[in-house]
Amino acid sequence: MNYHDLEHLSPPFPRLGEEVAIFLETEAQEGLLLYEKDGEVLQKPMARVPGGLKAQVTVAQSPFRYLFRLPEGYWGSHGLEKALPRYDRFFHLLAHPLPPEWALGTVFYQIFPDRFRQGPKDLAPQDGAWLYGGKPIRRKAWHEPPGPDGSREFYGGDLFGLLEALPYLQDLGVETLYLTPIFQSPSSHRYDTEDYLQVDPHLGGEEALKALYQALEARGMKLVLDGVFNHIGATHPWFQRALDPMSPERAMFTFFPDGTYASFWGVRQMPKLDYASPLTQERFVFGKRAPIRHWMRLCHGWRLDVAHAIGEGGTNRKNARWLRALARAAKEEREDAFVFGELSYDTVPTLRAHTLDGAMHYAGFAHPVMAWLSGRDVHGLPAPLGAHEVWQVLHDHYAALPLQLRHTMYTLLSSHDIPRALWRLRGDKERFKLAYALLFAFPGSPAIYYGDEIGLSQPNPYEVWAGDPYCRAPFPWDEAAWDRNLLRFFKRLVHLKKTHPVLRQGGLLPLEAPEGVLAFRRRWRGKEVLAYFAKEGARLRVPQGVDLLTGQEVAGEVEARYLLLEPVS
Ligand code: ARE
Repeated sequence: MNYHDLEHLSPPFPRLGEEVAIFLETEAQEGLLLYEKDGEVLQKPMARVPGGLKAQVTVAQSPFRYLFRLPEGYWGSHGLEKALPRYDRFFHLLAHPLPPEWALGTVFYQIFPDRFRQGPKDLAPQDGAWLYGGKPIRRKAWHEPPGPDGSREFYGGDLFGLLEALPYLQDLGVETLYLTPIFQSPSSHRYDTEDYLQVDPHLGGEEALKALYQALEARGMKLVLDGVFNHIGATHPWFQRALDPMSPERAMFTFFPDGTYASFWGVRQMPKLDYASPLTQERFVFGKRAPIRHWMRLCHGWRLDVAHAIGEGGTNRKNARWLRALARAAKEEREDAFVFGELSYDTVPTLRAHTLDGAMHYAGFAHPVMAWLSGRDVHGLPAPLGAHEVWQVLHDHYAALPLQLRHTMYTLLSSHDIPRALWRLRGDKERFKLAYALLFAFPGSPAIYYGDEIGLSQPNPYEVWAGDPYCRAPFPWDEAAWDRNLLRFFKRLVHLKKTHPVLRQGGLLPLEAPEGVLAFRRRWRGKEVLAYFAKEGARLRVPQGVDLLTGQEVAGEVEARYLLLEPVS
């Protein structure tokens, strides 16, 4: 067996110009390290040491790409190849700047502030307080289900409410909160920012953010904010001024001859920023008051909204350059800032180009897993998708990632943009538990979307296929509505991720399994966890070990839908 992952680099998070020792776990007696330098592939003999082969090399560039030449062939990121493969099948190593250590495998909890909890005072806007997109906003009661007019519906959750909920979140065990936008905006989702330097007064203003940040710090928890820097709100003064063709702000946006302008998905309320404009650069990247810098004293990191689209000239031209610049800006203000992007499409090329610390992604986990478990077609993936095919997608995505980013991928099943997983599984709780067990067993930073842990679902009938706005129902604080068994299960998963380094930063290896069973191994410092998932349940032959979810000993033949097994060594 050959195995090479993050644990085999010393140091694992090197700096440019630093020497790194590269180890390959293998039975091969000899081998060469092949690596790229100045456009050429150089080679270095590897020394045989206990357990494998080792070589020392200088990290001369980032990404630094390499693979192993063994007697049986070339061993790269996707396994054995007969001929020297292309660079895309080399391992990718990144040098600093890199994700902070706290972000490795951190357990996220995603909150949509208007829908999570209301504080002691009602700060929410009242019915009809203003127009959004030409129609009056609506004030809803907490127990009312969300209607089709999502952006205009306000429930009145705020940051003081969230503050009150911290004991609940700490008890659940989550470590990092990710909040969708909190800055002043006219809609309830707040992705159309009106003022980046004001925390929305309806959420409690800066005072509430400060109190929340301090309370999180005191509990050793982290806070990640949503950075909406691809577009701005049409009511923002900068855009209002830009409507005058003579204004300096005009160049911050892309206007077409017919008077229309580039925007997010053609949504008029969201004009797209042009990063070729020095004014955009100053206001969003380099200037002291750029929001990504300004708020760094009250948060630990950023999720960059629509990161894949950020760029110049109304397009994503020079995308990598501006993502890099945004991440650097945050890290200049705070060395341990964690900056990941919402990358809806190709996560791999963007991350390999050494841009961000990770990605909130769909195609590498949520889409294939949910297509498999729900049996329903998702975003062009063939349905039904079998367990082994899903494993292949998951594995290939993982294997292609730079080694330093494999454990900081924001990995999810539900979010504010897609239908909730429980709803997609038509309320099948066992299958839902399977999905979350798989999420926590898999490498990356798992994210719980608020309410999933107590069984919150969606009000729309299954035939009305939609995430937003139905996946944004208010969190029911009446505990009678909670599924306590489910909550216990989530607590167990969170606890396992936090207490088992093998689940938090171990590598990913295949594991043979019968048809219909998705199985893999996690491995770290010689310790392993074996993970099995069968949508219909399956009879498995397993080695003697402990079922981490129940604490029971198991061995031989077992009947299971999901099993995380720590073998006795
Ligand atoms: C509103 C309405 C919707 C309506 C839409 C279009 O609520 O019902 O369909 O308008 O008129 C924000 C708000 C939304 C709002 C939207 C536009 O939260 O409520 O929708 O603004 O006003 C793709 C993008 C990805 C994007 C998702 C939604 O690549 O960037 O779609 N996500 C971010 C945020 C959103 C936010 C915005 C962008 C805009 O997370 O909340 O919307 O700031 C697959 C697909 C991808 C898709 C991905 C995730 O991978 O291939 O295309 O991502 O799933 O859904």
